[in-house]
Amino acid sequence: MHEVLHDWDGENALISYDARTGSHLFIAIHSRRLGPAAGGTRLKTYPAPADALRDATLLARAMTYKMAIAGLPMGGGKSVLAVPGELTSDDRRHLLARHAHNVETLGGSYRTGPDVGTTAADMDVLREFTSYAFGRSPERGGSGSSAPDTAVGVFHGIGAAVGHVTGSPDLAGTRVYVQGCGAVGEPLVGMLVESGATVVVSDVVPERVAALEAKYGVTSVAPDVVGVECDVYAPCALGQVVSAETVPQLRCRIVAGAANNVLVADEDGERLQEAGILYAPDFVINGGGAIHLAGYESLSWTREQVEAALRGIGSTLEEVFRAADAHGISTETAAERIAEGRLAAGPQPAA
Ligand code: PPY
Repeated sequence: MHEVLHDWDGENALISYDARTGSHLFIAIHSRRLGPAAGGTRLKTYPAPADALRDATLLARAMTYKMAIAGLPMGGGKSVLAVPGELTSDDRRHLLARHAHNVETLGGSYRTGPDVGTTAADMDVLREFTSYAFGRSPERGGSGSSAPDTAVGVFHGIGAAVGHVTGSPDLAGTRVYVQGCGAVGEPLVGMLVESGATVVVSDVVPERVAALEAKYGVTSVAPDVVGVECDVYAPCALGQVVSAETVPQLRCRIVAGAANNVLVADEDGERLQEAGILYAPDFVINGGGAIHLAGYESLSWTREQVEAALRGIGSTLEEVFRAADAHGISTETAAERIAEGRLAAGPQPAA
């Protein structure tokens, strides 16, 4: 806990304990420099409350960088509801109501949305008690799942990375390994196949793999495999897949996927660079979900504006890759510097 607090450079954190469900509720507001803080509500079980708070603080900081580099007028925050185990539906509703009250007390300086372990239906519950929840179900005025647009952003990002390495963003004939074929990975596989890529998939759910093999004729490997021979490795499940241990196993030229926190440690960006593998920083390439939610629900964007911002993920990555080459630094560091430049410049007038 001492370490978590020592590393926390954010603006504010709200901590409460719900005795009825035995859950800790955390809201971490990292930065509101560019606008109200936004970021999803993660609901899961952690070994100890300090682990949940650490997750909230790290994810909140990542949101600050994600918003800044996506050019969205929003800051970074994240919530974690650390539950002891499966909750009854009454207890879940009780906990969500309590979280919503906490969000409401922040008076709009933090807005939340779905994340790992929460759904649009949960956002509908939050919305009964606070107006600061994005991502409600479409029947309740929400913008629908942001996952397909996250996939669109990753697709543009893969194109930019392939373009940087080969000189052409054409994906025909490239081999892409999509690890994790859930709400984001599945539509990504569809777009890749459509553009002529040869796709290898994996997932912890065998039925998902079978369905994709039948639908697209893709091949598959076991879900924990990282060393697939390919041009692009696209981690689209859990993060923490690039580490001192896994970098030597990688058999790809590019790492570009949707997962959050792909690198185990900051130095892993340099490890990839030394291995000659081009890395598309996670907080840049997976910004499509934030663009969808903030674009539709906070900025009243049209589909055309959302699509332009999703294409912007590709152009931003090109800028990141060029800056990394020019300065001989990792792409992770290059992307952080661009985001930090935007934070230093402060809010910009709307385009
Ligand atoms: C993420 O991209 O990880 C998010 O948390 C998306 C988001 C953006 C804005 C409000 C809520 C969630």
